[in-house]
Amino acid sequence: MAEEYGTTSCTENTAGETAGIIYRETDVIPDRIHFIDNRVKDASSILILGHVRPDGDAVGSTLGLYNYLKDNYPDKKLTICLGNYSADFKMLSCEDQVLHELPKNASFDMAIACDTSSRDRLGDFADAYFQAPRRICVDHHVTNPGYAQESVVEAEASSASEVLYTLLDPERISLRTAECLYLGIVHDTGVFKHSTTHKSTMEIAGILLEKGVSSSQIIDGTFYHKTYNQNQILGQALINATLELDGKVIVSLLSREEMDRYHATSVDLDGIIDQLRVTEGCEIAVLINESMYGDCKVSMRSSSTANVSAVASQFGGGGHVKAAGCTVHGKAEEVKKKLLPVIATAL
Ligand SMILES: [Mn+2]
Repeated sequence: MAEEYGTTSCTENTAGETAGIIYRETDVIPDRIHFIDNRVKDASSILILGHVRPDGDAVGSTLGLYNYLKDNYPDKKLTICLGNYSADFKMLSCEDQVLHELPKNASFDMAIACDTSSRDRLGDFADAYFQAPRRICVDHHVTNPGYAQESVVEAEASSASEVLYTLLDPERISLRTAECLYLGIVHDTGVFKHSTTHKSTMEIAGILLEKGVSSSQIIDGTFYHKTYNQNQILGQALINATLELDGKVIVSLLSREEMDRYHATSVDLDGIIDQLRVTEGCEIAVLINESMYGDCKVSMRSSSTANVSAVASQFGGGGHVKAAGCTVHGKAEEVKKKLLPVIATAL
C-alpha cells in the first residue's frame, strides 16, 4: 500500500554534500539500542522530518520518534514537520503536534529524517534539514545515497519504523510510541504480507503488541477502512486496467478528469496498486495517474524477481526492488508508451 519511491538523482544528491557514514544491514552498529539516545544527548532542539506525501510508515516512524523523545527527554524542544497525509493517522498520539510548515526563524541543533531516501524527498523542508549542524537519517530505501551525516539504511527491513525500533531502547518505548511504530510496519508490509515481512518484523510487532497496541484498531482503522470516494476511484482504476506484454504486466491509467470526478488526491489512491498486483499471471503492476502539473505519478509493484526500482531509476525515480515509483512528464497514455519498453527489459 505504501508509496515507496525516491526521486534520486546523483547530481542533486551529491551537489555540495559529502556522503556521510551509512550503516547497511551487514554493518554492526555499536550499542545499537542506544543509537538514538547517544546522538540526541547533546541536542536541545531537534527537527523530525519524513518524506513528501507521507504514507503510514513516514507518519508512523516520525511520530514514533517524536513520542519516544518526548517521553524520555521532556526538556528537549522537538519540532515535527510533514506534508499532508491521510486523516486516518490522526489517531496517533501527538499527531496534533505535526506542523505542515516550518515555524518562522526556527533553527535546530539536530535534524532526523525517517523513511526518506533522498534530499528531494524532504520537499520544502530540505533546506531546514541541511541547515542543522547534526543530521541523521533512518531509512530502508536501497536508493538512499547517504545524504545525512549518519544514516542507518537497511533495505531488507520492512519499514523505516522497524529500523527505528532497533535503534531505540525497548524498555523505554511507551504504548504511544509502540502504536506509531506498529502502524508504520502494518502499512509498509500491507499488513504483514509483503515479502519484506521477516521473522524480525513479526518479533518486533509482537513486542509492540505486548506494550498494549490494539492491532485491530490500527489495521481496520487506518488500513482497510476506505471512504466512499476511495472505493469509487479504486473501482475506476480496476476497470481501466489492461494487460500488457503477454499478460505479464497490468497497467491502469487514471486521468486528471477521473481524479477530479471522485475528488481524489494522491492519498486516496493508496491500496490501488496492491489490488492490481495480485492479478493472476501478472509479474508487474503499474498505476499511472495524471497530476495537476502536466506530469504523471507512476507506482510500480513486482510480484516476481523483476526489479521495478531499476525501471523507476531510468525515469529519475527509485525505491525498492518490489515497490518503486517515479514522476514522468506527459499524459497518462504517453507515459505508458514510454514505460512499457523499459518494463519489458525488467521481465
Ligand atoms: Mn517506508
